[in-house]
Amino acid sequence: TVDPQLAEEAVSAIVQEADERRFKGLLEGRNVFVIQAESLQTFVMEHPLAGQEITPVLNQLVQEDSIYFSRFYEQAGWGNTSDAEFVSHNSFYPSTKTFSYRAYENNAFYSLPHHLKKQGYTTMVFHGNDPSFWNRENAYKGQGIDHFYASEDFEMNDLIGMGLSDRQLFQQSITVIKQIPEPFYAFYITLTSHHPFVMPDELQKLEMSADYEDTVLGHYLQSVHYLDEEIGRFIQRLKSEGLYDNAAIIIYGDHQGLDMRNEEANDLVSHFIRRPYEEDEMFRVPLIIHIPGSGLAETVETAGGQIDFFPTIANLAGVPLHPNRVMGKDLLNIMEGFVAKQVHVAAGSFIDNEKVFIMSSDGLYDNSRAWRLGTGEPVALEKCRDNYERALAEITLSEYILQNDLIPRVQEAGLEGILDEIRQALQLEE
Ligand code: GP9
Repeated sequence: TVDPQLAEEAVSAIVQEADERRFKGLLEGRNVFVIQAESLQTFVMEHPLAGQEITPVLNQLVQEDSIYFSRFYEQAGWGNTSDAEFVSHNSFYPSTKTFSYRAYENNAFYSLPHHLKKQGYTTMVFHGNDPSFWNRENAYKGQGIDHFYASEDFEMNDLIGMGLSDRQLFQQSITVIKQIPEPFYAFYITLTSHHPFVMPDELQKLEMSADYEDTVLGHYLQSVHYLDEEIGRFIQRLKSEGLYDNAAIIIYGDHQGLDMRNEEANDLVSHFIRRPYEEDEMFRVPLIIHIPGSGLAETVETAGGQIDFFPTIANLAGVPLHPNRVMGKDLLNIMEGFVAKQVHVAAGSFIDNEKVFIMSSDGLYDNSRAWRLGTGEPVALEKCRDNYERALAEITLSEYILQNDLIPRVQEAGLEGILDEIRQALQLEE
């Protein structure tokens, strides 16, 4: 149930409009390539393995013509990769019950692909797996995706793990892209770095240290290293095809690869990063927006999550969203970040610019944990109460909107309009 008072406070925290929009229109008219990278976590960019960079391509990319979000967090739900897509494209929370492409298959949406289509873009998704996985082939119709290229459309000539290798995914997409009218939005869902991460021997290019040989972390690092190399190869190909200068290349991690609740994974990652592996590190994924020729080398430290992707990209595309039409915020134009999580941790958990709060799974607030970002110093639980309530209110309101198929109403009346309707409904019940 939605508590209108708490929801009103949550909505007013979401709706903070900046006077002037920084970076507005920076990628306007460009072809947009989004790479949603399987299991890519941020810590791999920050920690070398015996002197070898795990992600040299990404590390180089953030230095040049890019905006890098170093405190960006995944908000996927039960639908893992597909919910990462769902949250990023729609700026609403994933279903708390099942995967969102099933729960809301027949809803009406206003998504980032819809938004770009209004500006003349053609939209497409590339994924080297069965199109029915996570019900994508049905759900994409409502998501504003014009073309979905999946296993049936590729030559499945190089299989690793669950599907087509990342190398082939990128390579084969180029033939398609060259026939699509510009501007286009091309969304890639990579697959090779999927759990259990075991790569063919010849593609294990990192020299593995004895500490991680044949462990889940060792395999993970090898597969992420491969992904990084293939992203580099893809960018080179865009250059040689003349598709680079007028592109924007956006890369983000879909969700955790290594579960901190698994004792072996936790021990290994804690050893690798030289501090305890906790929830905030598990949920932290990189977001890189690379705009060739922009001259940018910005690092944004505002805490943000996948729910902020759509409003952030909409501003960069030159047509900002009204802040009361979605649950997320334009991360380039707010100071106070806020990330609510409701799956893999109890609802009410959140990360803001200063701290992490993890609600206790027994439902007792006093058993929760909170610590400062960066130092790990404990934070008094009473300092978390407001944002805990905000997290619950946001998730409940989002779920109410989606369960009642109200996104078209939100587009007309804003989130405040929905709150008025909830209040009226409650009065009628009384
Ligand atoms: C399969 C891919 C799997 O199509 O989305 O990823 P998962 O959701 O299992 O991480």
